[in-house]
Amino acid sequence: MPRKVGVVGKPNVGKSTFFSAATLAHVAIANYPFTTIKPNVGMGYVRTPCVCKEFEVTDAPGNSSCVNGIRLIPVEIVDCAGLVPGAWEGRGLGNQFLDELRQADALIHVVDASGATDTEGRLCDPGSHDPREDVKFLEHELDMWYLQILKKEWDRAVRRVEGAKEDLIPILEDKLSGLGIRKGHLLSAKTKLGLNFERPSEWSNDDQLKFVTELLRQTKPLLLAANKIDVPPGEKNVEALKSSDRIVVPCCAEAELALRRAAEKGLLNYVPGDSTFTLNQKAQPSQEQTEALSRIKEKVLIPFGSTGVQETLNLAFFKLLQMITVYPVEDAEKLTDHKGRILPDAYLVPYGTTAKEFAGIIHSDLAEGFLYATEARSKMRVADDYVLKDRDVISITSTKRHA
Ligand SMILES: Nc1nc2c(ncn2[C@@H]2O[C@H](COP(=O)(O)OP(=O)(O)OP(=O)(O)O)[C@@H](O)[C@H]2O)c(=O)[nH]1
Ligand SMILES: [Mg+2]
Repeated sequence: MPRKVGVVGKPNVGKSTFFSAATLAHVAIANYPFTTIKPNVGMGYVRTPCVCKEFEVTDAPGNSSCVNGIRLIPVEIVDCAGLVPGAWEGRGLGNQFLDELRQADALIHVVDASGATDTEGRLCDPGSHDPREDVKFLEHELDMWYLQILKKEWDRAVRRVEGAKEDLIPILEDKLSGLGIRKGHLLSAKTKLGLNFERPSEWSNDDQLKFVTELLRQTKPLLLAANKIDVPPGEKNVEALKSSDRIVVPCCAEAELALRRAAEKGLLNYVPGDSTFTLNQKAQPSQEQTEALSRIKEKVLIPFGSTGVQETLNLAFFKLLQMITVYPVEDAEKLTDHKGRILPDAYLVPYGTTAKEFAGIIHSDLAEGFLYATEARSKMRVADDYVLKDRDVISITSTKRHA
């Protein structure tokens, strides 16, 4: 199952542009609020140096692709409708879009760093809206959304705990699993906040709020894509946004979309995340295209180093979700699968995954009959509890083979 990231924010900040740049899907993009009314779901990818260069092999990617030694691994992206204050109560396009985010592993909050859209996404003079307000508002909406879900279950949960002497953790685990909340998250929130789980009737509204905020922090980690940096005062606002404790990535989704579309048409060579592009020798760009490309270089690539879209996705998976890349193979010498393909697959797994857990991710049979794993760099056998490292190439030996 690919991991899923949700693209969120108020209307008209460039969420769909970001989504389209990351997935190359054609979706509605326009200069007014609520252009997106139904969420868009598509495949983007994260970018990581492939191990093919290090092992000096020519790979045959299957579940991912490899471009000039860069492995591109698919991830799922959901582009949501714009959220306005009160969305948790159903304002604007309301709650159903928050529901879209239930299964998201992480969130990318797109903000308009040029400050040219008001609280509800209507156009205003650049710099007249402070994007730090949008950060506060969105996090409040998310808090209220979770709080509302908790409150719906609360009275019954209190009766079960204080009347029937049941344990609160499994009750909440059952009720909140749809949000991706597991026992471990509940236990760590309990320890961190020191709330009394035997007497939930004594929790104040503030206790409940602190509890959901902590659950959100754990289950929907979020970073900021400070978009529209091509428009002043984008750069200044990026600095201001950095005062929050969030990761902030300066972004120009429009530039990324233009570069990727141009690369798709064969006009230029550009790998998402690169700091530059080269024109295709045979291409004959129009005057307008040439001007647009030099604007992208001057306003985005040179001052910021990249358009930020790929970096945002990479940070979401590698930093927020602490994922690593692991290459499963059948033959640790030849680095092939059972069909002889070299380094066919690259998996994203959470840091801390063991060899046996990894076997289970590939196929439950492999884990059931797990004997040992072989780490292809050292050619050493490792045990079931070996913690995988980023860019490991691993062969699993099991009494059960999967098809
Ligand atoms: N200058 C500039 N404009 C951008 C950038 N990214 C998006 N836009 C423009 O911002 C406007 C809104 O873009 P959308 O992608 O439709 O925004 P959205 O957040 O999906 O909007 P809703 O679906 O209405 O919530 C469009 O006119 C885009 O062309 C950017 O990086 N720079
Ligand atoms: Mg949109």
